[in-house]
Amino acid sequence: MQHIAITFAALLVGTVAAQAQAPSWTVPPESQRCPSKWGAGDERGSGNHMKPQTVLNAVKLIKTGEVIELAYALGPSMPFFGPRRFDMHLKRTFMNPQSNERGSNEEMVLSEIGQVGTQLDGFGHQSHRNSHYNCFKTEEITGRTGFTKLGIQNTGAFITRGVLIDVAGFKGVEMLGDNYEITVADLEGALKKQNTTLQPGDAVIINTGWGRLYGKDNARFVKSCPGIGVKAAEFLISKDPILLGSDNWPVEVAPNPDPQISLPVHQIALVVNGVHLLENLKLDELAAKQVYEFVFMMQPLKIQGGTGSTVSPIAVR
Ligand code: UVW
Repeated sequence: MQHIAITFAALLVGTVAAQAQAPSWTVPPESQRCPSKWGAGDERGSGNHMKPQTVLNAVKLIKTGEVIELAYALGPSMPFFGPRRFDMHLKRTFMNPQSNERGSNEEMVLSEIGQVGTQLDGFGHQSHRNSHYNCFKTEEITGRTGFTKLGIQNTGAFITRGVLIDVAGFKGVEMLGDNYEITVADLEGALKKQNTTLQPGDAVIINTGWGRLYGKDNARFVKSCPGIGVKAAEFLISKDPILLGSDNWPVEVAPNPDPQISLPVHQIALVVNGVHLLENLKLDELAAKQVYEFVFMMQPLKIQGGTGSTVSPIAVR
């Protein structure tokens, strides 16, 4: 009897310990996420929202013609995630000897060009083990010159309704805390305060205020950041956006409050749902002018087989 009691106690302790260690989110099995809602073999994911009617609906939002740039300049003051680089070398090339004395200059850029500065993440960028969006397998879609499927060149242009969700503004702060996880209530509260609702195909842009550090305190900028977590990401993705963007480096809170999971929103968006992430946005002007609804325009670089692209999106109102 004593033996049975000890065994039962050991089992109970083991179960409690296992529960305590269970990660707060796990990647759904392939059977639940593939084929994607855009169809087997689809490579564009949320980019499929781009239709002629999407453009026609969006441009109706232009009332003043004001253009607000949402990208930072590529240059030496950028913060970098890990060992990423952007090195530009000016080549003052030659002076032509003809009578018009035409001078000519150019530059050589050595860079991880798809993943620096204001950048769009494509679906080659992240995986669960070897399985990407729509269950493409890494070893089957990669070669020495890039991804043979899911390359960033597939995304095409984005011209759609943009919505700014100013969470920092809603909370009454210039900048959210260093690893503040944005909640669903924050998003709903900010949307209500702004009197905006989300529609399928929107470019959903979240202002955390973290961009205030960009180029000024780069060490702090990349060490951690406020952003959406699993619940807020799932809430936004349930609204069927074309992309999720923010003024921090990964869109999501980092590190995740659950130390057992690493950047889960990257997998929720890029791998599970085929929704692009747009990082390091410059949102100070948009937030200061309280532009909550606008036309979002962006054409990623057509890097054949690339995992992402540095981009220069604009908001037009
Ligand atoms: C990673 O690669 C995790 O970083 P990011 O997509 O945020 O640049």
